Amino acid sequence: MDYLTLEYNGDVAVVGLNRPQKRNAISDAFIEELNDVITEVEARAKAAVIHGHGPHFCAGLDLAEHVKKTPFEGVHGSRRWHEVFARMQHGKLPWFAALHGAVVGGGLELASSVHVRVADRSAFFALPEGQRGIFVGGGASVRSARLMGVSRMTDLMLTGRSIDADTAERWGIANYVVDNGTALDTAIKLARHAATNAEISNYAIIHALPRIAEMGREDGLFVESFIASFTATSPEAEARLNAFLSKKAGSKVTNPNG
Ligand code: 1HE
Repeated sequence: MDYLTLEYNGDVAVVGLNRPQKRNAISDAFIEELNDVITEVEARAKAAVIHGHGPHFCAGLDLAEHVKKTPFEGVHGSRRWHEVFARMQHGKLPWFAALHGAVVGGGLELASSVHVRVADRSAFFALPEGQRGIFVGGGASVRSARLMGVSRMTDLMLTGRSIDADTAERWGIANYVVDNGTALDTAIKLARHAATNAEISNYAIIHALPRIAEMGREDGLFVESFIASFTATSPEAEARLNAFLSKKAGSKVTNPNG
């Protein structure tokens, strides 16, 4: 592969953005490789982690390639990002991102497409599209805006300012802030844990929650009942419920207070 690395850690696929000399800027070929990797990972893993090699997670769209595009090529390019990122957000697996350095433009759009984001303290987040004379095209107006809220995203885009990891956590962009250099290990640990969940529960979590969030309250509660019943009546759920009831080791919820 030219732009990505792929390793496995148990049931977890670890996908690395690997174009550090261009700060992992995403070109058309890069996006196609990511699409192929998603197919491969879905066939083999139970959860996945994405991270960046080099000093930054991702500097976003490859501006050198973009500058040469016609308007219609730009539309197709944007729609392709949407398709590929949607395969992560609404695919078979839970995806975790380990973020460090720049998480900028399309890099933030990619990070917004996964389910859990772990940032180390070096991470900074920005949407400099306004400065570049363009607009977000990789799904940020939908996904990132829902994470942080339209008002904060408008501020980021109008001012071009960067925010640090703690602010990103406060704004709902990052789920965890960890020490420098530990985001990947943390993300893998979390993903390994998610990989031990029932696959059908993980599927319901990543597919049902964002859809129910878009529904009216009554519709959401109605759909929830069906998904709850469907997951609970699987043989795997029965085995897991019995494991708890027969007090099998490791089946209790951990108490963070010790
Ligand atoms: C790039 C890109 C890129 C770096 N496309 N080549 N994204 C941006 O507007 C962010 C632009 N990048 C930066 O602000 C900085 O590069 C960073 C803060 C991310 C990193 O700084 P630094 O000092 O570590 O690296 P650098 O020296 O700026 O860049 C190293 C090389 O990467 C350099 O190329 P070189 O041949 O001169 O060595 C840079 O040109 C190259 N590089 N970022 C192409 N983005 C679907 S729509 C999404 C819309 C967007 O993503 S807009 C935001 C685009």
